[in-house]
Amino acid sequence: MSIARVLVAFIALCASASTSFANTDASHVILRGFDPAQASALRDATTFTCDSNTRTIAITSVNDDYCDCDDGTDEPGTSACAGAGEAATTKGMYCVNRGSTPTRVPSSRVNDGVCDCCDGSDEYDAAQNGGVVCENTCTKAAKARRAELVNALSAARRGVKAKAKASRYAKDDRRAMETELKDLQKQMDEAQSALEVLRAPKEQEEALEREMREKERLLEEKRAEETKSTEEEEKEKEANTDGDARDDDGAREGARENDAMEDAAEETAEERGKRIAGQWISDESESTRVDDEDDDYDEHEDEDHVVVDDPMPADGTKTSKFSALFARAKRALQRARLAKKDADAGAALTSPAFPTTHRDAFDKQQRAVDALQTQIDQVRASVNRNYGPDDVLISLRQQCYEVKIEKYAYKACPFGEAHQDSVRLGTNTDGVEISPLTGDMMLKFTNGATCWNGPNRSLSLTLKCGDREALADVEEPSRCEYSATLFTPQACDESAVAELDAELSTLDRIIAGAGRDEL
Ligand code: MAN
Repeated sequence: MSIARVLVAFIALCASASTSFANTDASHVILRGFDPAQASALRDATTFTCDSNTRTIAITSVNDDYCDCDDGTDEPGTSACAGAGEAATTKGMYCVNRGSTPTRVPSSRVNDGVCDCCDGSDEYDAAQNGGVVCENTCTKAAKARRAELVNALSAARRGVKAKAKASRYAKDDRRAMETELKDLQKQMDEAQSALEVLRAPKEQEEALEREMREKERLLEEKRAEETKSTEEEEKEKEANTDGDARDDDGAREGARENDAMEDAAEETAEERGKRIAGQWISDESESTRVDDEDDDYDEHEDEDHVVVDDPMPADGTKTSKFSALFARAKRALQRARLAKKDADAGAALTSPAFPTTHRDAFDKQQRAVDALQTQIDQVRASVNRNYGPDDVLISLRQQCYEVKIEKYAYKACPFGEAHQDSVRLGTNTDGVEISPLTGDMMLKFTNGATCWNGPNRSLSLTLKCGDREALADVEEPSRCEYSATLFTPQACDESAVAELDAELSTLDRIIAGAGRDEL
């Protein structure tokens, strides 16, 4: 059992004799960590109510080092309720800090071996905190805080003036943005009209191009058909000629055998030449080498066809073998010519055979329209953004602020992106928000770079009164979730000045009171 529990058991024993613990030693323990208003309400109480009035416990259960209430309010003077309800400003231990400003510390810091309150009241149990004894630094702290307050107050007064000056430009800024948007829209109307003027000639051009391509296609089809029928015709002819040759060969076979020697001997030089030429052109792969001039064939062209007249041997007798060879050569030649025409037609299709003047002009204008649209979208987004009450932050819309804190360089552009070095902490898409807790203006940067095994990075930037813009106090309260302050005159107003003024007066009174106590 802890010392506090033993103590509380003792108090309970005493309490059984009397329901009030006022002015007893026990009251000191029970009231530890409560603020003066709560402490005075509890001074004569026998019970304690917590969890939004849904739970009531005996007063002896308060600060007994056991956490009874879910909201942690029954143990402001111990660490028993550490973690419970610490977000609320009324929770945790209240440090009186005589001679300085009172503060609150989370329950987890009570007796943790670190001095948090300037009066050392958070480290009251040396047995628990490893023997730490806190020096009272409240006078020193009060002086330091006073110096801070004096600076903040004069900065706030300058800020109020700077803000008044800037507010005159806020209206001009908005008007300038709206005028820019109007101008762009006017330019867009003109650009779109120009585009429409260019549309008809461009469409005519395209229709013509389609028509020409169609004609070209039909022509190709016709050529292919003609080639096919020529080939078929030639094949048929060849087949007939071969049949004749076979008949002739059959009829003359005997005679040829008998006359073979004689025929060979009788072949004239001219016949021999034709025979060799015939053998040469029988190789179809070589057939394109048939030359108009060097040959006996009489070749001429009509538009698409090569016409080669069937030659006769010099002696006037048409030999069937020669005819067959001749037919093959003629076909090969025909194919070579058509292949060349195909190649030429293909080149014509891929080369800029069609005029593109109107289409080019239209495309150029379309690109101008698209670029204008992008500009319009950007300016419209700027016009529609929330710059705070009375457009108070409008002058910051294209600004960025930087600060180096420990190993990182931070940069925040209030209405753009925020970075930690080159890592994106997020983008502010919603403009200014007002904190429901403090009434401060805030800028939220969300959807930043993914955190390893964690959320996307984000930054919550609070605007505070200062005499000039300055990014400060960047912290990472939770991994990859950052917070920072942007000091700016735009967050200054008379109420901020009055608040600082009041705090300074209070502190001055405290310091003066402490001085009197010391006398
Ligand atoms: C980097 C920084 C830190 C962050 C870690 C998370 O080191 O962005 O701020 O906490 O990544 O892994």
